[in-house]
Amino acid sequence: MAEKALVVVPTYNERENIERLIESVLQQDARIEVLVVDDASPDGTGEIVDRMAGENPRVHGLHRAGKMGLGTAYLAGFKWALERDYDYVLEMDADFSHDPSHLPQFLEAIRNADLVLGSRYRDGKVTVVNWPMTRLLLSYFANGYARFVTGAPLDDLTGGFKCFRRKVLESIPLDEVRSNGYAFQIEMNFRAWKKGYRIVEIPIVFVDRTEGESKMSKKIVREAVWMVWRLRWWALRGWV
Ligand SMILES: Nc1nc2c(ncn2[C@@H]2O[C@H](COP(=O)(O)OP(=O)(O)OP(=O)(O)O)[C@@H](O)[C@H]2O)c(=O)[nH]1
Ligand SMILES: [Mg+2]
Repeated sequence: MAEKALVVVPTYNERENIERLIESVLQQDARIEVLVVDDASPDGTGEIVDRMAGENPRVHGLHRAGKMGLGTAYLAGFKWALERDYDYVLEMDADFSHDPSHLPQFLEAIRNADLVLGSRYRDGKVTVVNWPMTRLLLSYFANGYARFVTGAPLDDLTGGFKCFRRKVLESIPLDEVRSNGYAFQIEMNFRAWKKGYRIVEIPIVFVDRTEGESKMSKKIVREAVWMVWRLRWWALRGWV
C-alpha cells in the first residue's frame, strides 16, 4: 500500500484563504489529502470546503456546530484520521502563515522521526516575518518559559505546523488532552516527548497572515501560562 498523509486544517472565517491553501497543499505531494475542520464559520468557509470536497476525493470537510477552539478541532481531526488509513497526520493553519512548500520537508523528516515540528526558533535563529515586535517577544519568551517549566528540550513548543506519525496519536489518550489554545501544542509535544518518541525540529519560515482576522486572545495566553505547570505536575505523578 502506498503511504498516505492527512493535513488537518482548522478554520474559522478563512474564506479569503481556504481555497488557495487547499490547492497549494495538494500540489506538494501526491500522498497528501486535506481535512478542513470548520466551526460553522459565518463567512461561508465550510461551504467552500464542501464544494471542493465534492469535486476532489483528496479534500475532506468536518463540520462542527460552533467555534469551540483550535485544540478540540485538532482532536476531532486526529480521531477522524485514526478511523482511516493515514500513516502521517499533519497540522497546519489556513492563513498561509505556514508555507505549503515546507510540506515535502516534513514528509522527508518523518521518515526518521515520530514527530516533526516546524520550528520558528531553531538553534537560536528567529524565522518569523512581519510580526509586530510585541508579538514576537511574547511568542519567543513564552517558548523559553514553556521549555524551562516542562523541561522539554524543544526550540518551538507552541508552533502549529507539524507532522505526527500515526502511532504517536494512537498512543496518546486524546480524550485526556486538556488544553485548547497555544497550550494544546505544548501539551501534545510534551506527551510525545514523555513517551520517548523521536522528535525532530525543522526550520520553517513563519509569515504573519495577510488575509482574514486574528483569533489570538489573552485567554489563550493565560491558559498556556498555567498549563505548563500542570503538565510538569502530571509528569511528576507519572500520569503522562
Ligand atoms: N475550527 C477552528 N479553527 C480555529 C479556531 N480558532 C482558530 N482557528 C483556525 O486555526 C488556525 C490558527 O488560527 P489563527 O487565528 O491564525 O491564530 P494565530 O496564527 O495564532 O493568529 P493570527 O495569525 O494572528 O490570526 C487558523 O486556520 C484559524 O482559522 C476555532 O475555534 N475553531
Ligand atoms: Mg495565524
